Amino acid sequence: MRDRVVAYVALGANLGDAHSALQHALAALEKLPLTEVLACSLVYRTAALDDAPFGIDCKQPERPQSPDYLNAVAALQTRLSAPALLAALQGIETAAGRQRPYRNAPRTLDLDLLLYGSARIDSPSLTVPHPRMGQRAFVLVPLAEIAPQLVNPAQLAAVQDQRIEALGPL
Ligand code: PH2
Ligand code: MG
Ligand code: MG
Repeated sequence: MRDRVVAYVALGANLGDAHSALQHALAALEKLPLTEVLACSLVYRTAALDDAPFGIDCKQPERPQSPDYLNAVAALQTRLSAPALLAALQGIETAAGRQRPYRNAPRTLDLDLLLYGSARIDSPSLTVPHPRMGQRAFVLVPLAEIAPQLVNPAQLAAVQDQRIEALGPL
């Protein structure tokens, strides 16, 4: 059987009852086969970061500003392969009613695989480490909370203008 790998997953939601969506997602992660949740960060309220150029990748040019997100990061120990873990995360998103009307649309639940051990993966369906994690306070701050060795102070300094507020445990 494959070795255990420590993987990090970003949880986010900004549509509907975001707090309960994150709680259900964490419970679903705990039930994944061959997987244990090692740690979960606090929940953070964060300003929606829109990294899609306005009007591009978007079928609704006059869409309103996205609501704030709730975000957290969980550490998992798993024997699932990276593609199997990704498929499991997408299954949890779908069960939470996730729809994809346009890029960066508000979402009931988003589960992004940030890191899978020290693996570097560049396939059409999965890029690990997550290509934008280093520019996002909503990833770096909760990740630094549970895995300080993975985030350096210069990275945190570079995102300090992004609004993020710790709310409490999930
Ligand atoms: N996710 C995005 C785009 N923007 N902004 C915040 N604050 N939190 C997110 O999880 C987030 C985002 C795409 O997945
Ligand atoms: Mg995302
Ligand atoms: Mg995603």
